[in-house]
Parts: sequence; structure tokens; C-alpha cells
Amino acid sequence: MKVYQTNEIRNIALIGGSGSGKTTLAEALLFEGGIIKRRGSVDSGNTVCDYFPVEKEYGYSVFSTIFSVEWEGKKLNFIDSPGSDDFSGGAVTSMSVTDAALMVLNAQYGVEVGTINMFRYAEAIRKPVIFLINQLDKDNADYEKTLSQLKEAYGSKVVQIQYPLQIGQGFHQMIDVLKMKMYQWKPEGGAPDILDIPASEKAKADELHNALVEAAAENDEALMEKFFDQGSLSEEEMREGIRKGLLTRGMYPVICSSAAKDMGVRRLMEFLGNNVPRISEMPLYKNTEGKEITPDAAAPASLFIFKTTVEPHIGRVSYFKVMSGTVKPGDDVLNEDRGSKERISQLFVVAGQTRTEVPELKAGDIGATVKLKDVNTGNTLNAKGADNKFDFIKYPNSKYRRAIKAVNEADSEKMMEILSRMRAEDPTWVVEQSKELKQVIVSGQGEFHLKTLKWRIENNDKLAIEFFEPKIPYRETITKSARADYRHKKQSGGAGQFGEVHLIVEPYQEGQPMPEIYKFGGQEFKIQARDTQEVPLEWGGKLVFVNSIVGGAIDARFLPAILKGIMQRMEQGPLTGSYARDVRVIVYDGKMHPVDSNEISFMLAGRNAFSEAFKNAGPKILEPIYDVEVSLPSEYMGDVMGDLQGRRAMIMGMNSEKGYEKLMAKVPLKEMSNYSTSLSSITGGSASFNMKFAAYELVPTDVQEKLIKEYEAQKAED
Ligand SMILES: Nc1nc2c(ncn2[C@@H]2O[C@H](COP(=O)(O)OP(=O)(O)OP(=O)(O)O)[C@@H](O)[C@H]2O)c(=O)[nH]1
Ligand SMILES: [Mg+2]
Repeated sequence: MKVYQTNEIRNIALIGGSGSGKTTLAEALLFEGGIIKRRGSVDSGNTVCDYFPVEKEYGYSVFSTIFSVEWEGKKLNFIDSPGSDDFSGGAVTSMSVTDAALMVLNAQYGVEVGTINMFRYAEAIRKPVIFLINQLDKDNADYEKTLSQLKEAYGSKVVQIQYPLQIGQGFHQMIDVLKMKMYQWKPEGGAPDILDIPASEKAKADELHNALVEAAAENDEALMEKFFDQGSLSEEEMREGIRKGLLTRGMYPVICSSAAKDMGVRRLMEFLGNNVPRISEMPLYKNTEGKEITPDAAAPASLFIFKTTVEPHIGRVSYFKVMSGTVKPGDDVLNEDRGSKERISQLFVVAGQTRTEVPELKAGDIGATVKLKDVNTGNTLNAKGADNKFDFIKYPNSKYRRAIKAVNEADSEKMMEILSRMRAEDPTWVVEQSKELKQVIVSGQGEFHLKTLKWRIENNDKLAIEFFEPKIPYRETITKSARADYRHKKQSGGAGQFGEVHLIVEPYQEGQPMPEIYKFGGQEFKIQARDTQEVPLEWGGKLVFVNSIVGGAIDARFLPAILKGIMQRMEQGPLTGSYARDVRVIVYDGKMHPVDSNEISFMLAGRNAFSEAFKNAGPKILEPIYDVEVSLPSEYMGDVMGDLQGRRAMIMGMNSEKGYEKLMAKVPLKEMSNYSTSLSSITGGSASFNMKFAAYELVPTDVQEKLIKEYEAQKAED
């Protein structure tokens, strides 16, 4: 492949609902671009883009896949992405590094849930969108219905560039109202005959042409003036107008195809080459310091690694976008995120798992390299003179969690290795080895996402695993002050043990002053803080430890042991064994024995005194609460709301956006366990949601009682 200058490159994401035909379209693009000699099919499991075994097995895309095609002097970089919301990480990645999204629709089904979900992602990062109505050769295809659904959802910005003549098996002609020509294919597709528009279509074509000219002119004042002067625009002027319209999201052009029959594909490549905004026209990417980075091939090179795969025999393949500069084999670069040095040994353009070496890649381009030592997805590699870091891909938060275990205990370590390798390939899989819950928790986008993970581990790595209900990271705290003392005494055989600790506990909030006098059962306790330690807790909140011992009742050297005993209980709260937080402990008295007192004795006395005081201090269990945001079609509002209320949700608000409703709620994590599956079944898959940790809040009394009982039973069993 020749070396392409920045403005000869077009970066395009293939997005759209699952099954709309993106991977099939990719085959046709690769075939027409001369990269492959024969088109594969998803059903035969031999496509370029679905090359992972799991994708062949299930017949849908799981990962984003990159391929490049040369067409009429331009280099078109495509990224095929999965359509299912469970693999939205792939779609988000591909939209984030490209300059336009080609949204593929299945003409049989029109605007689908997947279309709406994908459009939302494109909108969130303000990417230009082009609609491609595909599968026009299918008997149930309905072009007009699909078009009117698009107009209904996205308004008058939806503008036709093409329309098909016959639909269904006979599909072989379409009118292009930009070119004002008819395109006609032989049964094998490929190169079309480009003919004059037949008289019978002339009036309709003229009308749509005028609508297109007007829509193109609307995006630029100079074009608008020309349009008024001349009554029309040249093809070149129209392209300029379309590019501007795409950039400002003031226009969503609609084109047509049958990917399976390779019809409309060459014209599609020409259209993309001419009308996708040029790299120099796109809004600039910002580095993490907010500085805008110009895609200037003459500047020092910065490469952003947006994707990693692990391939048999090769190991890690790192896919990158050249953010600035020009990269060549042999370049020494610094991994800005890890601080390590790397050398780019080879540079490739790719078509799925096939790599072709190239001598250089310039700003704006997309390529791959292998054999980097210590580079992860999300890292930036800088040549001398550049010091950027980028983090512009915003992956969706995980929303489905499960505990995972190797069926065979001995495989646990191997399982962890595999999981961390998979995480490099899919950043929307989160793996956490929870010391607190004593479980390995994997989280992802949905049940389907985790099912795919399981398939890969079991089939690629031949390791049996199982999922089960994950524990909830509860917390314990207290709601009032209490006092307790405890004497630890043991006198059997040789050296004895003796330690006695008197202490007060109370709830603690940041910066809360300490009273001088506490009263318990009519008795007053005067406090004189001699020393205060604030211990920030790994799991959130604080423990404040106050030494208020008078007259040397306990030697200062035993205080660390007392604190240690208390911390043991904080780590394993007295109610359910969960972490405790937000407590102040005041040790105000105690007793020593001249011979038998030692650290162990005070640790045990401290721990038991604390435990007793804690239980008398109105102890409560806290649970994690999540902010949940559901996007759904309005007809399901009632059902979705009812379901949320059954999950102890607090509805925080609602608002309407284009074509769908947004519902905000606070929901306990415990109740979210099967939410993605249930929401999908309530709404027929037409809703999506996001969740984010909000805060810890007290659980209701009945839940608390149930949790304590469960813990007691568990303890008895152990
Ligand atoms: N007849 C016909 N079938 C098509 C066309 N495009 C795709 N298909 C078929 O539709 C099915 C799904 O196609 P894919 O290319 O896997 O769809 P996708 O958009 O990549 O789906 P995901 O990877 O799940 O997002 C396959 O069986 C294809 O053969 C088309 O234009 N005409
Ligand atoms: Mg696919």
C-alpha cells in the first residue's frame, strides 16, 4: 500500500444494530478494494472481520475489527463494530477514533433498538452519521418504511442521496440524486452500469435532487448565496455542503445497498471518499491537559493505542491512531503512561488478522504494530518532542456483575491470567479480585457479554469456569455513642496474660468536634484527648482513635496493640463481618498487670471492648446505592417504573429526549443483579441503561435483620 497523506485518509466506523449487515458489507468493501479475492459470509464463518472463534461460533461480531481499502486515490480506514449493546465497547472504540459513522440499517426491520442505541453513542461524542439502508434484496425489505422511520426519529436532517427501484429479489437498480444517474448491476453485483435516469423516474429524481441541493446549501452561507444566484450547485459544491452538514450534524445523508449481493458498494466507497469530512476539518482531539493536538504530519509523533488483540503465534497486536506526526519502523518512542521505552519494529495496515507492512503512517491514519513490551489499550506512545497523553474513549460503565470461579480449584491462578489477558482485549470487562468479598468479580455490559467471556475461556483456553451470585460489599457503622470495658485474663501454666481496656465509641463525620463529657447510665466520663489518630480506611470513611488515658492506667506502649485489635474488628464488622466505617473510639481507662500484661492481651482486650461497644451503639448496615439512568421508549415508562419500585428504587426524575425518555433513579446494588436481563425482557430490548456508584446508605430494618441472620447461620456452619 502506498503512503497516504493526512488529507487522503478517511476514517469510518461501521455501526448499526446486530444483524444489519456490517460484517457482510466489510467483505464487499474488501473485495471491491482488491484486498480479498473472494467474499466470505458470516454464515460460513469465513469473513475477514469476524475471525475470532467465538464470533464464528455465534455468527455475530464481538470485537471491533479494522480494515483499510484504497479507492480512487484515497485510503478508507474502516472499523467494523459489533451491533449488540452487550459489546458496545467495540462500537464506542470505533466511533471514538474515526471521523464519521456509517450506520447500517436492515431494510426488513427499519429503525431498530440497535440503531437508536448506536445513534445515542454517536450523538454523545458528536460524530457525523451517514445512514445506509442495506439488505434491499430481501423480500421483506421496505425502503419507504425505513426512510420514514428515520425521518420520524431524526427529522428533516435525514436527506436522500439514493433510492432503490425494485426491492426484494429483483433489486438491481437505484437512482443517485447527487450524481443524477441510474446505477444498475448484473446479478453478481460489483461494477455497475451508470446510466441516464429513465423518463419515468425523472420527476421524482429532480425533486429529490433539488431537496438535496437545498439541504447542502443550508450548511454554508457562501453556498447558500450561490444557490440563490444560480438556482443550483455543482457536484463539487454539493459535496462541500454535505461535508459541512455532516460536521455540524446538520445533515444525515441516506444511501442504499445490498451488501450480500455487492450492489451499491463501489458507489458507497466513492461517496465516503468525497463526502466524509477530511481529517483537517474535524474538531481537534484534546490531550489530557486539554491542549488541542493538530493532526500535523510534520510534528513530533504521538500514537494513541486504542485496541489490543492477542493472536496465536504473535502475541499482542497493538492498534493505534496517529494523533500527530509521522511514524516509521525503527522509531524509538516513550510510553507516556508507563514511563517505559519502546521501539516500533514494524508498521502494518490491517484487514482483520491479516497485516501488510508499510514504510510509514502519517497523522490521522490508523495502523498496527506488534512486539511492544509493555503497552496497553489507552496508552500513548510519544516520539522525541511530544509529551501527550490521551483518554478520549469513554467506555460505558459495567452493569452486570457475577462472581467467577474455576470449576477446578487448582486452575484459579490460570483463570486469573486469562481474565487479565482478556481485559486487555476488551476494556469493558472489569475483573476484580475482592479481598473483602473473597470472590473474583467480573463485570460487563450484560448477561450476553459474560456468556461470551465464558465461551472463550472454556473453548479457547480449555478451562471450565462457573458464575454465581456475587456478594454485596456492605458496610457497618454506628448511630449513637456507647461505652464498654473488657478484661482479658488468662492464668494457666507459665506466663499469664492480662489487659483491660475501657472505651467509648461514637459515630464520626469529617471534622466533627469531640465533646468533653459523655454520659452513660447517669455516670459522667470526662475526656481529655492526649493524642488523636485519624486512620483513613481503604474501603472508605475513617476511624478516629483517641487516647484519653489518665494517670498511666495503661502504658503508652500498649496503645498500638489496642488500635490493632480495633482495626481487626473494623475489617470484620461485628454484625455481618463487613467493613466498618466512620467511627470514633476513645480509650479513656484500663488496667495493667506488672508481669502478665503484653501486647497480645491488649490487642484482644481492645478488640472485644470495641466489639461490645459497637453492638450497643445502634449498629447499622450500609449498602452501596447506584445512580441508574434508563433510556427507554415512552410506552414502557409505566412498566419500567413499576419494576424499579419493586427494586427499592428512589425515582429521582425524568426527562424526554428525541424519541425516548430518560428515567433517573437511585437503586441498591443488591437489587440490580439481574437488571439488564429484566429490563431487556420488559422492553423487548429497546431500552438501555447506565449505572454508577453513588453512596452508601442504611439498609431498611427488615433487610438488616435478614442479613444478620444469614451471617450468624454462615458462621455456625463454618
Ligand atoms: N440477503 C442479504 N443478507 C444480508 C445482507 N447483509 C447481511 N446479510 C445477512 O444478514 C446476517 C447478518 O449479517 P452480518 O454482516 O453478520 O451483520 P452485522 O451487522 O455484522 O451483525 P453484528 O456483528 O451482530 O452486529 C447474515 O446472515 C448475512 O448474510 C444483504 O444485504 N442481503
Ligand atoms: Mg458483525
